[in-house]
Amino acid sequence: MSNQFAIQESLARLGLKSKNPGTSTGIKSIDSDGDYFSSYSPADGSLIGEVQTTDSDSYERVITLAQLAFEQWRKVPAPQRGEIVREIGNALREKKTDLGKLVSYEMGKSYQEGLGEVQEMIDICDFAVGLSRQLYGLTMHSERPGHRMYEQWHALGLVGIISAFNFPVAVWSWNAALAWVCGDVCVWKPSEKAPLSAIACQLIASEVFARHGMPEGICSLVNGDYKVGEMMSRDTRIPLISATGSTRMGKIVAQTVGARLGRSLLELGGNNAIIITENADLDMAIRGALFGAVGTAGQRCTSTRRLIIHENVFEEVKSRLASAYGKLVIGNPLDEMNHVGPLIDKEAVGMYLAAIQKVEAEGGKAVVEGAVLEGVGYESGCYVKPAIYEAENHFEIVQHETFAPILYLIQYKSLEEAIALQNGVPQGLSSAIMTTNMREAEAFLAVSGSDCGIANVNIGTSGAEIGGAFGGEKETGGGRESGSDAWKAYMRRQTNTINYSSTLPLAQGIKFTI
Ligand code: UN1
Repeated sequence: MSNQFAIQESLARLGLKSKNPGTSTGIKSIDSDGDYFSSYSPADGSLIGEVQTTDSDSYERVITLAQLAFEQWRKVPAPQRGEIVREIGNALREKKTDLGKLVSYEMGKSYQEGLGEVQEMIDICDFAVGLSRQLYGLTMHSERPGHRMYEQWHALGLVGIISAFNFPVAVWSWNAALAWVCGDVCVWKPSEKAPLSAIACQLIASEVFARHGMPEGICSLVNGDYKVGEMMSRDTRIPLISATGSTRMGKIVAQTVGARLGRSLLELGGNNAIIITENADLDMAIRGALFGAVGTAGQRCTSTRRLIIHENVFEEVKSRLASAYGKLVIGNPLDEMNHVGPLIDKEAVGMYLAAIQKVEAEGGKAVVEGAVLEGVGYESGCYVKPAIYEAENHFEIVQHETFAPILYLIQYKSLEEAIALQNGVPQGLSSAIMTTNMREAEAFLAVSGSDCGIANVNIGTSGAEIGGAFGGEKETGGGRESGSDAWKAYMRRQTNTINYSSTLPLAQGIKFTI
């Protein structure tokens, strides 16, 4: 099946030889003795390639080279750094279809979503180019005569990026493009479930740096499982660890990085809801809920997991959704006829089945039943049917983020109750309200409304643009990546006070004479 969609040609154009394409570190001059691990496509179960684990010796060499590169890179003027990032964006434009195809094949999201993910990388590069001329600090008025105060932003150093399988490349770029224009160097540990997409990006970016005569340690890759992430989290040479993944992983990273008083930037689990009020445009609400719940087979941090529906429209929403689910075509994500691709692996299928069992045991009622699909086209064993359950918000399974296309329907009577239900989970990433009523929309956005990092009106919970700060509260981890002023996390702030008078007055009016 893979040949049918010409994946081998894309791999070759991306510089990935089939079977054994991966260097352990992404740096040409470093070898590793680490074991190999395999990347299989959930689309058809094929082995795509084998990648070497970065062992501790090669890790040491990566960090040393990154430190050396930082000495040089931080002195390159920020707008010139931006120029290089512009070229990385252009190189991604050239490789968009091949990279989109690889992301889709390796991770299982639809080809359209694979292309969207690469577009997200291109967009953040463009954003970072502009930002490279806008790393602004403030000036302050000193309380002392003949004094001036201001703050400036300096490069921080090495930025460790730990990314998840579901956005195997875009989340790296949100971090890396900003970090680079800020003068930092990046060490990336991609998910061991999608290492080839990462290697392809590493090759694209490092080629651009090399063309500009820049040292290879500006952009490096380390491969392997959580143990590589642990080395990074403990490493005092890495002042910032940006980690995306489960809340469980994030807590471990935060504690390890916190124990050495390093900085962490966390983007963790979501349990995102859409409130559908009786004043909603139901056509829009159904479409928004559908893509939010089944897009990326429910494996986005921003996927819609709960619909909180007003009792007056509950039955209508339920039956319209059930009929929309009936039209979903599930199959190979590279085939554009299909709406939904596979889950990442059989372990994820196991978690999907366990969640279904649990919601049923807790009293949930199936609206659209789930199933693992079998037969022609489904040989990888990773394809499942998106499911819908009527449930209660307090069910343990509803409180939990399951990375699968399972949607819970919850009924409400008053908007106040709906907002309490929306906020009544441990996570706080994304949220939305569907309404044409201005008062309802504003109540949802007010300080007593949604407690999430993202709150949308008449848009689903997923599909955030790169221009906004991305992240959330509570167990989502509190970090902000991507747009707005998220760049500040990648720099160190320095406050400077300059005395141009000929006396030395002390602050706070303190007298000290001898
Ligand atoms: C994620 O799931 O980790 O907002 C990132 C979205 C995408 C990014 C999701 N732009 O759905």
